[in-house]
Amino acid sequence: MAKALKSGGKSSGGETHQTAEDLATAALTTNHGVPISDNQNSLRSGSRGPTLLEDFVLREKIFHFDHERIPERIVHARGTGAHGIFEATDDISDLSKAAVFIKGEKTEVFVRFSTVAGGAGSVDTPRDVRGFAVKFYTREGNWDLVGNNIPVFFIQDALKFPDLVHAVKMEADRGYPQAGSAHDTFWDWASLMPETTHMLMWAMSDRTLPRSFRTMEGFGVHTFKLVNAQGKTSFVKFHWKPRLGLQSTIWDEALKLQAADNDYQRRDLFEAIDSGDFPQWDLGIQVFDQAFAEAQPYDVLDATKLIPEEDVPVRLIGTLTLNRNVDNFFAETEQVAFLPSNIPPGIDFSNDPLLQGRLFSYLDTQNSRLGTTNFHQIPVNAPRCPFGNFQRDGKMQTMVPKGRANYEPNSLAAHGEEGGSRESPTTGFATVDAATGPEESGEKLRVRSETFADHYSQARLFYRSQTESEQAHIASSFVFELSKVGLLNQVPPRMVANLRNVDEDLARRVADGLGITLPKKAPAARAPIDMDLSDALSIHKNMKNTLEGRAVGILIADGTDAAELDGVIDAVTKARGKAVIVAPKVGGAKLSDGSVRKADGQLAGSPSQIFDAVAIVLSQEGCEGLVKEGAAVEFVMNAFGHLKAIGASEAAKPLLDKAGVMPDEGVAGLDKKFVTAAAQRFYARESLLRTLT
Ligand code: HDD
Repeated sequence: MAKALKSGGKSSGGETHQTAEDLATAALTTNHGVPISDNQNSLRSGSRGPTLLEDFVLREKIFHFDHERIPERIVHARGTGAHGIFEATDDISDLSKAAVFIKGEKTEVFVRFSTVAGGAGSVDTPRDVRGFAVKFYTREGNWDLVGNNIPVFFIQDALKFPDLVHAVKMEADRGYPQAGSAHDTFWDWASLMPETTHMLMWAMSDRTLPRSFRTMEGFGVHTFKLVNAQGKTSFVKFHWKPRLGLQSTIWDEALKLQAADNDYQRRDLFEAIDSGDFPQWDLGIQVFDQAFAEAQPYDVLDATKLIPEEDVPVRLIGTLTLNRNVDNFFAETEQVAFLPSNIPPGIDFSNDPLLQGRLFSYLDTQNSRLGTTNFHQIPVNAPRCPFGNFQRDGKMQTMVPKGRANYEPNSLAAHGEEGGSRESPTTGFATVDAATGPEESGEKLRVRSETFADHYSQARLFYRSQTESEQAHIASSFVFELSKVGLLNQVPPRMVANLRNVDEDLARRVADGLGITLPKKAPAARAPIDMDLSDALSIHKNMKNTLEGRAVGILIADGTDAAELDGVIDAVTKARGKAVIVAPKVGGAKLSDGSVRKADGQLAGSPSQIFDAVAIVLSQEGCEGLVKEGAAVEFVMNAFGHLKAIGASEAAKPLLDKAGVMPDEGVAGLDKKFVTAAAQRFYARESLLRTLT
């Protein structure tokens, strides 16, 4: 036991000893501060006798353990959170008085990315929408922009949300499938809901297979309002644009990632932040007025519709940087509570019926999940600005309000007492209803606006704005998912009938892929129109060829040429990629110069699907050994099949041949060309592979 010295004191030997205070804080205690002498053995009568009821140490520890789990989120259960900073970089004071947008203002944020359908313990790379929830701790109260990585949604009215979630989650009688939409109940429901068609195109596209949270966009989805200091309102849609650009996996790669690393995206984000490689997104706004809204063939209050960026450009107004991992996953990521109703002055809601329903749901769900009306007192949820009101008591009340003022109005201050907080008539949040359009008020009705009736034009816009390869991915995904609809054979034809309203070629490809005859076209509530295509909707047309934020797996073995290896590492690092050495043994490999190079990962546990590109740096001796290794052949074969760049030393050719690698511009030597290639994906290769519908 170290001698108690003054805190941090140094003894003659120079080493630092713990002090009495240090030891006291390090003492193991009960939750009530009682120091524990023995945390290994329960209290019993005799060394082999019964455990005694009086063992309060045992009872408290087991009792607490039994209650450590809380209900997981009813959707978006699996998430990953991080802290960061938002900095406003443009002056939009003509549009909004919100302090968070004042140019130069820095606001702390907490972001939680999530999948939707899977449980908290499911996988990171299913085909699924990704939640993109941002809590801004602004100096005027918390603003929660609770978005997704898709700019539209399945439904138009919040009333249908429970049905959507019940249909997509595991089936009620059998408890599977986990984390996926490829099953009977989802497609039964979706094929009966034409309003889902636009979102289904996004869901079946590469958008729901993001390579990383760091390479996906985010969207507020709904039309909101901005309000300036003069009370003037504008409509707005929010966008998050990733600085690393967009990148997705392909379906086979996503499946194999699930097998290799359930936590792939969670680990990717944690390790990037941990290594100081802070991911960034630019916040963009599309701003428009009532006149623009009324001139569109779609309703801006309809969450199944987007506004093409070519019609209203996205103006970048700030940058979000995630620069700190959570200290405790449960305390922060699990307990964070987002509410779309958290909104500061200068931003306001629109009458989008989906948003309106959300404004009710989240407060309700946080209560049931966190078990107390005081969930706002949990540190990750607490505002960072002063706050005060007359709400009192409730479970887990951690505040100690003083005085008798728990009502308003009161005249206690006149008697020299604390009178409590007062309203801010001019600066407080005030709903502004100026820019409302037709039918936004009137008699009470349970109806869907006629202006919401076009379910196919924007689905067609999205599909036709994709590249050929992206369209093939969409068609293949529909075939894959609908092929999993086992018991309800009326469903696939019903879905294809809807797709005929989107694009005849798509419908035919899906019908062919399923082996069904092309069904009659489904009647459309409103005939679809051809909109001007929008390149902004394609990932491939907007991909950033960069190695930044990407990882290159470098496969070595005994005899690998040291200079060649260091040349590759150097080139990848210079291009801001992460060089990861993979060898048959985690101890590493003996290089040509006699040195032993440690591996970052052992071949069997580091399959190529976890990398963005691979380099095969082998001597003839090394290749002869690996060409017999299944894991090595798979490493190369999957990299090729996943359309990644492959750099290889001359001597590695037998391994590439064994893996079925065909020459194309993505297969290079280990010269400069490789690093340029490594920053890309080679979608043209798919025609060689014929894996798509
Ligand atoms: Fe939701 C969670 C995003 C529609 C009700 N939603 C939740 C989360 C995200 C979204 C990102 C996870 C937040 C976190 O990380 O804790 N939700 C959306 C988007 C929607 C949407 C972008 C459509 C535009 N949601 C939606 C509707 C309703 C809900 C229509 C209900 C009427 N959402 C919830 C919820 C959740 C939730 C049940 C479950 C867990 C939670 O709130 O905290 O209240």
